Parts: sequence; structure tokens; C-alpha cells
Amino acid sequence: MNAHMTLATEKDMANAIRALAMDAVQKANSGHPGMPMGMADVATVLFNRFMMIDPADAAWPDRDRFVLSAGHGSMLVYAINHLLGYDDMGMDQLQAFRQLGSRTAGHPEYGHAKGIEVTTGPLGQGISTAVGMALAERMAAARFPDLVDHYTYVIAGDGCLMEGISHEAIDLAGHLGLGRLIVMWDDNRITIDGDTGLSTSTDQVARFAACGWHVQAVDGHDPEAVAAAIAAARADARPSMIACRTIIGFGAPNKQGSHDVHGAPLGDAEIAAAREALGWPHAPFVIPGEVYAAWHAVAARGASARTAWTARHAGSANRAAFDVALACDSAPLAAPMAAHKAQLIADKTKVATRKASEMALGVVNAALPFTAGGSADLTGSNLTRSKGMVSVTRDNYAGSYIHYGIREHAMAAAMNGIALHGMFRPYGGTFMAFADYCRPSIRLSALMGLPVTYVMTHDSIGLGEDGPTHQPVEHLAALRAIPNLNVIRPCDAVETAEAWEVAMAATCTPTLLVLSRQNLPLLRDDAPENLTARGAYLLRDPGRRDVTLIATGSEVEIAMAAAEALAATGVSAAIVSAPCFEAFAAQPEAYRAAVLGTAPRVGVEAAIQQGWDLFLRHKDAFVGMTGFGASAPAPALYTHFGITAEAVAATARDLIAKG
Ligand SMILES: Cc1ncc(C[n+]2csc(CCOP(=O)(O)OP(=O)(O)O)c2C)c(N)n1
Ligand SMILES: [Mg+2]
Repeated sequence: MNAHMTLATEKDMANAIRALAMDAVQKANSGHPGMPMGMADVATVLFNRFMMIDPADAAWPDRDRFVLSAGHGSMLVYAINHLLGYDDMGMDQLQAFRQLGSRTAGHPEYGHAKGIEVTTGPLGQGISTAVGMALAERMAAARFPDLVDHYTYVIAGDGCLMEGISHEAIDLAGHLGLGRLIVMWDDNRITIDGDTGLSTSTDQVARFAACGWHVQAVDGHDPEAVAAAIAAARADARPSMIACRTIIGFGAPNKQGSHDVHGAPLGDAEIAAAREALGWPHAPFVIPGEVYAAWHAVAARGASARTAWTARHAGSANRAAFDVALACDSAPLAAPMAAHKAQLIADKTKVATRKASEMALGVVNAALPFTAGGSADLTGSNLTRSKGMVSVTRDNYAGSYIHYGIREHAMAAAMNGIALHGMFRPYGGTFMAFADYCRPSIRLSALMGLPVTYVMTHDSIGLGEDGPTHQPVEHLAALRAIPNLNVIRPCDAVETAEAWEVAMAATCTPTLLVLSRQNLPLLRDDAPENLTARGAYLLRDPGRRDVTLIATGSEVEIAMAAAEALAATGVSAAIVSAPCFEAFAAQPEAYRAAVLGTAPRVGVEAAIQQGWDLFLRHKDAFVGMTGFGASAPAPALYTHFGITAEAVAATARDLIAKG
């Protein structure tokens, strides 16, 4: 920076955001200028006076986190990151807004550019993910008080606050007393359809207050008021919500304040009028040096904070433990897990896979110091809590077990936030039938490539008496349909242990464990390599085969019994256990061909057939579910729905007879 250069005012800093937003949206002929223009003043005050980030070290662990929950306003964060000087956010990127291959995706995408802490766009996800980030910050600070001390700032719109997930999230944040979480609500009273009065009458300030938040309301175009509110929010021990009354599209003289500026280019005439009204004479994509200088000063302040932190880290007695937590390396799991599997095989352990998961988790949680467990109020059913795990509470963030309450969606989003924050590997449980309550956040785990582990128990009609409301039927197919999600349905305790190894070794793929309520026999008699990581493998290889039976989870036992029945009549059946379709699909063709063979195939799974085309050809057969389950003891249901060894054997004989 030129030492003699005067810094631009905050008004100019904010107008730079406005200009870049309207020009980039105009050039792309697509995007949302209203929100960045309306919140430019608030965002400028936040960054100029408070945010501690270093664009030269975007992953600095103790940086403040910024979450643009109103992701449609993506140009706000792209403009800011450009102005701050992130080296991957040159003007070329802003000019390529929303174009193929640019970092400036339609909505902010984690991993596409530095300084984007989370993928947002599905409204409500950002604020809820931020709760996980703020929780992880407190948990990390409890362990490393000299090295962790930062804030999570969120900009959320009317839409984020209307989405149901926001309620789960603010309720949880208030309960856990996440004082480092500060939400700035863009209170512009406009959504796409028009006035918020069309669809809501909620007093949001009262709602947040009722959840235990510190609340304030300010004029979002008054920088001093905004700054005072942020300062007060930081000082308060509760999470804070600042209602920032703003005018959407601020500066566009004929369109501001109207839903017309929400999501459409302003047009050349209105942009020219806005330049006039804002006193911004510069050409499109031209930013004066003194405006850059002012923004670069923000980066410089962050850089010196980071330098000071680096020195603290170098001298900290906690340094080694901190680095271990930051690395989240699963290598220490290998030896104890090998011993655990050997013991299971020696004991012929017959347990439900949810119980096997609890046993595996005992090993995981003992070996890896960075797990953060939890359940959505089903701890005793999901079996997610290992002995000795201490609950995380507002008075003790040093715990490692989170009671998410009956808030599956916020649990999933918070787990994304915990994973994004770093230093913890989150896992959390619920009944598999309620995976749908988590689904939008599971999808974001997969899209962002976060190593989150979902523990979904009670995985089929095998749960029995609770009936069809609780019996997953279509869920496996629906979850397998999500790209980059490893859905693992282990058949016994050894596969369950392997599944946990896969989950903990993952770095950019979430894992969803599908676990039985009912007991299952141990089917594996050795564990030479992690066969679950192969996705599917020959559990019983008769050499010559007349038929191949392919099954997952609790139905592998049924396939085994069918194979025995077939053997008694001279029919030779191979058994393929297929715990993870995604992993199998990624195996080399030769491996897949060897596992599947050329004989007729029967798929067996107590779920719908959709997705089984990975294994089954047109002429092959499937034994499973075609509709909802029913209330009855599990054995009666398996008989009722025809998912039995006899049915599988009969189906196999039919196929062989057809040739
Ligand atoms: C879950 C979800 N539903 C719908 C949308 C589509 N959408 C994008 S922005 C928006 C309106 C949001 O209103 P608000 O948050 O007030 O934003 P503003 O118009 O003030 O910028 C909608 C419905 C979405 N992105 N996510
Ligand atoms: Mg709005």
C-alpha cells in the first residue's frame, strides 16, 4: 500500500460492493443484486471493524468465520473477497460470475474459492451450519484456550429465518449458549413474491429472544449503529441476533425497496442511475486504488493477528495436541480396530449392527481424540454414546457428546458446520426413517465433501412393532441416489467395524451407516483386508456357481440360509455381501466381474429395488419390498412380505430353470 494514499471511507467501501454486484449480475445476465446492495453497509462495517481473517492464509485455524446464509447474494462475498485481495478472486472471476469453470458459482460453494467457508443457497442451511461452527469453536476453545478464540458471523435473510431448520438451529444455539455466534438478519421485508407481509407475521426479534438469544434492532444503513450493535453482540454471553433494517437494492433509485431487485439484473439504465445516486462514477469493474487500499487494510489487520497467533501456537504447550486435533488423522485406529475385529471373530459375536456400531465406536472414540458424537434424542436406540463420553453443555464445552434434541435437520447441518470448522469429526444418530428430516443437509455434506458420519439405526421392517411410519422402505434408494455419499449397510459386527474404519478414513466423503435393530449372526470368519471398503465381495465362494445371491445388511443372513437350502438340492450358490454400492461401483471392472460372475443373480434387500441395477441385469431377480411395511414382530413381517430363505431359494431355482 502506498503510505501516502488516503483510505476510502466505509461508504465507498460499501459502494464498491454494490457496484461489483450490479455489474457482475448485469454481465452474467443472471443473479441477485438486491441483497448485496442492501447489506453492503452492514457487511462493510463487519469486515472493516471486526472480522479477523488473513487472505494470505485462508485456512488459519483461529480466523473468524463468515457465513453468507442468504446464499443467493453470492456477489456480496465474491466482491468482498476480491476487494480483500484473495489471490484466487481476481477481477476475471467477478467478470465470469456464474460461468462454467469460474470460482464464482451461482451460489457460494465451499472449496471453489478461498474464504468461502460453507456452501449456501438452500435457505436456512447457512445459519444452521454456523451453529455447528460456533459450537466447534467453543469445544475447541475448551480444549485449547490459548489457541482458539474466534467468532462466527452470519448474514441471513427473511428466507433463512422462515425455513423450519432455522428454528431447530436457533433453539439449539440458544440452549448451548453459543455466545460467539452473531447473526445479522437482513430485515428488508422483501422476498421473491413481494412483501414479507404476504407470508409471515412473526416477530423475529421476539422469537430469537424466546430461544435465549441476545437481540438488537438497528438501521442497517447506519454504520455507527451497526458497529455498536456488533460490539454489544460480541460482549454478550448469549448468541446474538441483530435485526438490520435495510432497503433491498439500496442505491438503485427506481427499483430499491422492491422485490424487482431481488433476483434480476438491474438493466443498464438503472445501473447508470444507481452510479449517479451513489456517487460512484467509476466504470464497470473498475475500483479506485484508495478503495482497494481500505479493504487491503482489513486484510493487513487480519494478517498481523494471524502472525501473532502463529507465534502463540509455536510457543504453546498445547501445540502437539492442537496439531493432532487439526489433522484428524485416523491412522491410530488401525491397530485397535484390527484387535477388535479379531476378538469379534473369536467370540462369534451375534449382535444387532447398531450394537456392533456401539462396540466399534468404543474403539474409535478411545483411539481418536477428535470425534464429536451425538444423537437426535435417540442415544439409547442409536447406541452412539461410548462409555465415558461427557455431554457438551453450555457450562462444559470440553465434552464430546452432543444432545441435539429432536432436531434431526439442525443436527445434520450442525455436523456439517463442525466438520467445516475443523478439529472435530462429527457423527450423529437418528432412526433411518427420519433420514428424510436430515436430507437437505446430508446432500450438502456430500456436495461439500465433508467427512460427516450419519448413524441411521432401525433400518428396515426388521425394526418390527413400531410399524410402517418407522420402517424405511425407499430410504436406501433415496440415499444411494445422492452423489458422493457412502451408504454402508453392514451385515454383521465385522462389517460394522470396517464401516467405521471407512467412515473415519474418509476425508472428502460423508458416510451414512445403515444399522439393524435386530440381532444378526457373525458371518465373517476373517478380516484380512477391509472388505467393506471394496463395497461388495464374495462372502461365500463355492468355486463353480449356479447362481449368485447378492444381499446387504440383515438380508445377508437370509441369503446364507437360502444358499444352504440350495446346496442340499445340489445347487451351488455364491454369496456376495454388498454393504456399500458406491464403493463397489468405484472398483476396477475386473474386480466387479470376478465378484458378480456370470451366473443368474438374485438381489435380496428389505427395501425397494430401485438402485439395484448396479448388480442386477434385466433377466435377474430381486426379493425385497414393494410398498410400506406393517406393525408386527419382525419375524412375522419377513414372512408376510416374503423376504425369506425359502423365497430366495425358490427365486433362484426359477431363474436357473429359465436358463
Ligand atoms: C430452501 C430454499 N427455498 C427456496 C429458495 C429460492 N429462493 C431463493 S431466495 C428466495 C427468497 C429469499 O428471501 P430473502 O431471504 O428475504 O432474500 P432477499 O429477497 O431479501 O434477498 C427464495 C424463495 C431457496 N434458495 N432455498
Ligand atoms: Mg428479504
